[in-house]
Amino acid sequence: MTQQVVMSGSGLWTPKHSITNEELINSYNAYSDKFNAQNADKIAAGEIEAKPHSSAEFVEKASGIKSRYIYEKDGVLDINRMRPIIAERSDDQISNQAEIAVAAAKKAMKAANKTADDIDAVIVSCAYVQRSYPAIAIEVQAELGIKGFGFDMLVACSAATFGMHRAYEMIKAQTAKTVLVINPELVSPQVNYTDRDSHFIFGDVATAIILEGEDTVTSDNAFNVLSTKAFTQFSSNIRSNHGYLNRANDTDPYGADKLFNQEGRKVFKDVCPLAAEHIRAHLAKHDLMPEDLTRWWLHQANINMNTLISKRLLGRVATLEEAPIVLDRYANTASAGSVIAFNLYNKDLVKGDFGILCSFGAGYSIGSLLVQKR
Ligand code: CO8
Repeated sequence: MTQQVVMSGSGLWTPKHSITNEELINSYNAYSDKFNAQNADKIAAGEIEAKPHSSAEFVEKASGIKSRYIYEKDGVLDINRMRPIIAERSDDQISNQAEIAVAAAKKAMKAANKTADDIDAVIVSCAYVQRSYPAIAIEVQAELGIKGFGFDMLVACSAATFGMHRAYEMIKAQTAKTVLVINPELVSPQVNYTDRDSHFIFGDVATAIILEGEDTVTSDNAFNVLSTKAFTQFSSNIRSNHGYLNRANDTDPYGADKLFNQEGRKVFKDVCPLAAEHIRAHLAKHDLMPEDLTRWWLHQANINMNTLISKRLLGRVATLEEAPIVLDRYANTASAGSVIAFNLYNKDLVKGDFGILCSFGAGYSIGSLLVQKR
């Protein structure tokens, strides 16, 4: 018989720097004034469009975001640069992403009472990896002294939940006993800080989760994973064309389409009903109703999306206690949002309480894990 899979600990690494909406918008507006002045002739001739001002009121109302953490603040607010300054590291230094992954992993290992000897697989799953090979997961594995194997996964906003799905299946299939899933979301280098529609959306963070079979669990704050559910449907409404072919394409590797870009309205309209139906179907597999959930650790892209999804399912907006919001101070952290919410808001659940982690975003991709407090 396959054994019960358990989430036995989580870890959160938060950068020390942050940027408020006011700081970000003052910088963007100064940049747009400079851009418009420099391009006045082309704008007057209708060759290019003027860049309108951004506004802190719009950002908070449209998204719920008030501030975001950032790996390196230097450079982002400089209107002559508009991107972070991150010095290149040599091959014998730890890479940036592995470093923040290790920081989150150590916290998850402590929470789950695990040492490196207890872990036999490492999955680094996130929206971007800073290089193609060697895998960041293998570097993390070496840093932590873990035997076994590691690999990287990319599923944009659903990378964390899909990574946990793989861990769940590996434990069920007995190809691994204890798996460390890490989401080092170092996304700020891919944000177009000169684009009014998206400059405010993202923040950096790293999260980690330990999953193991129930035989080895010693943590007194753990959750049985009852099942996982994944869904994907192709869409270019959230897209980055950055990739290794850019060099052969002779295209600008820093062009706007190589950075994060989206049709935000369309995403909102498409994804909310898909995510609500996904959660309803996942719960139905266990004869559960939305009302049976004590906690919803939802993806953290936009507060209005979370409000709409819970309203569709409950017939009312979930309270902040039921569906906690972290995007107000973390912004959208790609796949890590639901794991941050889980990390910060799970200890008060009592034995038997049900909760759901659910991510939704680029792909489109939706992933969920239904859990029950042990
Ligand atoms: N300041 C002031 N006004 C603005 C601004 C601004 N910054 N931006 C837009 N406006 C204006 C527009 O010009 C428009 O004006 P008008 O009505 O006169 O044309 C008006 O405000 C409304 O604009 P939008 O329709 O664009 O605005 P919305 O109200 O729809 O809100 C949002 C925009 C907040 C982007 C919203 O659509 C949203 O959140 N949608 C969901 C998006 C989402 O969840 N995306 C997921 C992306 S993350 C993901 O999948 C992971 C990818 C991998 C990570 C990448 C990391 C870099």
